[in-house]
Amino acid sequence: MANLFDLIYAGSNAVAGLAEGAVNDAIAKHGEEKKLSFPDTAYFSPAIYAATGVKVQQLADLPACIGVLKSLITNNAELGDALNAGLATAVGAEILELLGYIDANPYADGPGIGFVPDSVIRSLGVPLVTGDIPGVAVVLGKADNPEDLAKVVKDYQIKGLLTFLIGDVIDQAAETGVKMGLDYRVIPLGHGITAVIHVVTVAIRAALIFGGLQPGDLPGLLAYTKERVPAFVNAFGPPSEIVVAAGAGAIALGFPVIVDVELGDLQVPGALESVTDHSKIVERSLELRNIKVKAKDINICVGFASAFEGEIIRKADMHAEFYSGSNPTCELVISCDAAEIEGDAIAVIGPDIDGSAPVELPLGILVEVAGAKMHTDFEPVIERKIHHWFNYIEGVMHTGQRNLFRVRVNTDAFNKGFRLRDLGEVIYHEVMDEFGSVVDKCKVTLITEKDKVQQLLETQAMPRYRARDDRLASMTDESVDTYYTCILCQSFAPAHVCVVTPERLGLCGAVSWLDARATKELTPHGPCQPIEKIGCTNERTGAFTEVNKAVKETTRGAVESVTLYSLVEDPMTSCGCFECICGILPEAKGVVVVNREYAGMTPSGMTFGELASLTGGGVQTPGFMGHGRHFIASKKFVAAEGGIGRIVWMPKELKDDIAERLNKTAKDLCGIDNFADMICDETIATEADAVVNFLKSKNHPALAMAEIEF
Ligand code: SF4
Ligand code: NI
Ligand code: CU1
Repeated sequence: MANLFDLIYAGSNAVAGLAEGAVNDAIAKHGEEKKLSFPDTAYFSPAIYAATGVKVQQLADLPACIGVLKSLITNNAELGDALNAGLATAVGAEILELLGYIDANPYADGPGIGFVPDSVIRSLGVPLVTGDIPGVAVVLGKADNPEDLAKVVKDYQIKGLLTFLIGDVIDQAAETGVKMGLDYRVIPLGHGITAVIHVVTVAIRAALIFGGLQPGDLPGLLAYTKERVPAFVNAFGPPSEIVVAAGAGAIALGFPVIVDVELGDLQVPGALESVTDHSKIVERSLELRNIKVKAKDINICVGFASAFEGEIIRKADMHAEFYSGSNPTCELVISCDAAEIEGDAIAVIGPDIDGSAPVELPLGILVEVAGAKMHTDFEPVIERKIHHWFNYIEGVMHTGQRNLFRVRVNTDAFNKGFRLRDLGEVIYHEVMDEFGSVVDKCKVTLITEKDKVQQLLETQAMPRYRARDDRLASMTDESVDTYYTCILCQSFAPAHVCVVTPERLGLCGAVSWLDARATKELTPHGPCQPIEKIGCTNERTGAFTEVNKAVKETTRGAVESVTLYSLVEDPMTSCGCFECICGILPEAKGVVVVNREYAGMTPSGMTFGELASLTGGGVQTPGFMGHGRHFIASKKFVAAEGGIGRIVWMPKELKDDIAERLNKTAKDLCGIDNFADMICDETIATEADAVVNFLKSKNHPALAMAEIEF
């Protein structure tokens, strides 16, 4: 074993020396007061911050970190000591990368993206907990055969894993035609081995964002990454000492390392293994982290995986388009009696897309489902999935919904033999697979004959859509007798639970009350459990004994009580993947609401990321609250503090998106016309004073309210 230790210490000492030298040089060049930061993060130098609590903000902060780092390298031939040297290597890499960001973004010219912003990590929360992204692969080095590397990466892609590339593998993947980018779940980080820290800090920030980790709690951090971040490392080519030392860091975090060269007795079973047969790397990697991939064995001629969801198909690459702007279109799921469903399970009526020239056609998609446990309320839940299923198909894009959508099929897919029937195949397979516990029988009909689509649209689709909208609009928290918990995010945020009501959807935006109810039907012992709506103790804040009981139980005592409608009195907790966050702006006696996509400054003096870092991990932070986009225009939004009349500032994109509903609610609740126009945005002002002046000019209702007390 001495050999492995020698390698680790040689690598970690080398990185320590490089980092120390670079810090000294930087101080000599820029002076100690030079400011330092990674872009778009509220967590400073995340590895150092999480492990020690130190907030690195200027060069002067670094020499002490170098001291700590060196003290971690004992050169003792003990496994625990060697793992510490691995952690020291990670810290050294972080310092070297951080210094690279002085004055400019070293990754501006690509292809590596370098530091991963907080907002990206937050957006990964839901797909990670749902198993949509079943794991994280870190692929580094240089493969002796680029084709083998491409096979491994594409296999991860098909399986939905998120893959990070470091080193020459980036160019090798590009050469072999691997589709890269966040949308494809293959992310090139950088060519230098120190860029590996950028995936390490993704795991580390997950602990801070979702896990409620206190900075400085190193044992807590290591337990979190080991137990909750399903990551592993594949190293191609003979590893250098520095790669071995970095590998020790990965192992310390609980991420096994697989190398493709003979390691002989250097191997540490379960942690450091050699797999020289490239075709076995994926299987062994998944096994080591116990990653289960949902089998997608659909009988179509192109790939089908969540990794293709972000694929965009341009006009030039298009073989067929079904677009409501040019032709009648609709997608409709209806429940009926099993006896009413006749004929083949998949039917195509009208011309197919089999001509050699690109075509534009109408498209009516009718999905009939039957089952004893089927309920009309599940129709829209299934129908909305069509969007995702179509996007999972390699070479197919779907945007929009209902009667307003655009579906494109690219030439690649067409050349491989993809035809209309395959769209039906996908819907049929997925309905039976995902909704099999409520759907016993299913038939998918694809119609491309204009008259018949028009008829379907007018006689069946539009009336159904309208009826559903009416039902949704009439569905209030008062009109039901059951709310639901959602604990899906507990795999990352163990102390968090969402309470989902008709008017307040889960903070990720992905779980409405109907979704929660369907989830309960589909998986009776799953993440959504009913809460009987009894025991109201405060109508204003929305406090219920039964809600508190459920919250206390599901968080195992971590949270005792939450309210449904208050921002300051026992507000609902946040896991970290909220679509929006709201916070009090005392100067305006109102609240600021900001969405994850908005990267600029807010009047509270903080960005979304900085505001978001104040809440998360299932902790209650009175005055700050994560929530879904859709909740904002609801009559229940911060109702305990006065309702939507408190909203004084929002990013313009968010405001425009919800303006119609917001205006309607404001009219109904407070008799105000065009309320959205009274709300300030970044195109008007981002300084609190200027915001207040704007509000005065609009006679905004918040100014006349009492201050929000907490
Ligand atoms: Fe996570 Fe809440 Fe969304 Fe459920 S509803 S997935 S717990 S954020
Ligand atoms: Ni979507
Ligand atoms: Cu979440």
